[in-house]
Amino acid sequence: FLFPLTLPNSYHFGYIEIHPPKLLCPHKQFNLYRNANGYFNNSEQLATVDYGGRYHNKHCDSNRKQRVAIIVPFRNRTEHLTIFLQHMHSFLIKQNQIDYQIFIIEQADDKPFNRANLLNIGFQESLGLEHEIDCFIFHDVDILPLNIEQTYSCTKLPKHLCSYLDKFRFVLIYPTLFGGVITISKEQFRHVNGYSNLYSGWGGEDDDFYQRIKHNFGLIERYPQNVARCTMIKHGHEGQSNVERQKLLANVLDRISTDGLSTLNTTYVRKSIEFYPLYTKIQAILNE
Ligand code: BGN
Repeated sequence: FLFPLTLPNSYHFGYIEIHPPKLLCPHKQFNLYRNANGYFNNSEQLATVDYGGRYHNKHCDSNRKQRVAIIVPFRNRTEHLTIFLQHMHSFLIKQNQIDYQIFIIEQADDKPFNRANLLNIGFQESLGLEHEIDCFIFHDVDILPLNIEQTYSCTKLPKHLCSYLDKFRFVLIYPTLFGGVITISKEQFRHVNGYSNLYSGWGGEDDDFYQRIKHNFGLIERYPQNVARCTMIKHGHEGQSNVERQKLLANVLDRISTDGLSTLNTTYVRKSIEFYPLYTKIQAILNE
């Protein structure tokens, strides 16, 4: 009996570890130059991004390429946004696997930050602009990928990216962690009714979403530790934490069908949509 040469995907508590998918197009050959702080920034490549922050590589027109929306919840982090846009465009253009557009969803009010509500809004508003989007990457503005082998695209199941952060010494802090950066298909996101809209303030909304995914699909995916490496831009406090989060997390499954995309229109009004060279900005005012 010979041990198989290629090991199958490995199972862990709460997730399955997968290898990055086979490349659809080769990585581009240019250098990922670094700015003074070490973040990627190739200005020549940034000039090839279309207005509104869309990038579509005409030279490798694989018809299996996914149309992807990168959805970034945002408020008052302009210095992070500049770094994020330069780093992400440089990285994604080099990686060369998807046709994507970056959408910044700004909470244009002074109420506690509601990350999950903003992600739902980004889903709905980006689809309103670009019907062909089939894959969503929900992305914090302060997290940046370090390894070009960490492929940004949707795979079979919803997937956690950036599981291994420098801030946590590249250790997975708990096996069901599903915050920071995730990928999910349009159909899967609709199937779980999106995120809960009820988590205002910091924490818990990603754990709620994990439960929705676990309940409907059984597992999430991750890439291996040497692949899913990311850095977090250093900053101060996270803002007001949500004191209700434990209570909300106690009855996640009861709320799946009554709290999410199905009730989204009652939670916000759209204030504006603006197109900038490296991104599309959508401002929303939340009702609560
Ligand atoms: C967890 C938070 C997550 C957050 C991670 C990483 C909660 C729920 C407590 C019952 N969960 O503790 O939202 O993404 O830390 O910072 O606070």
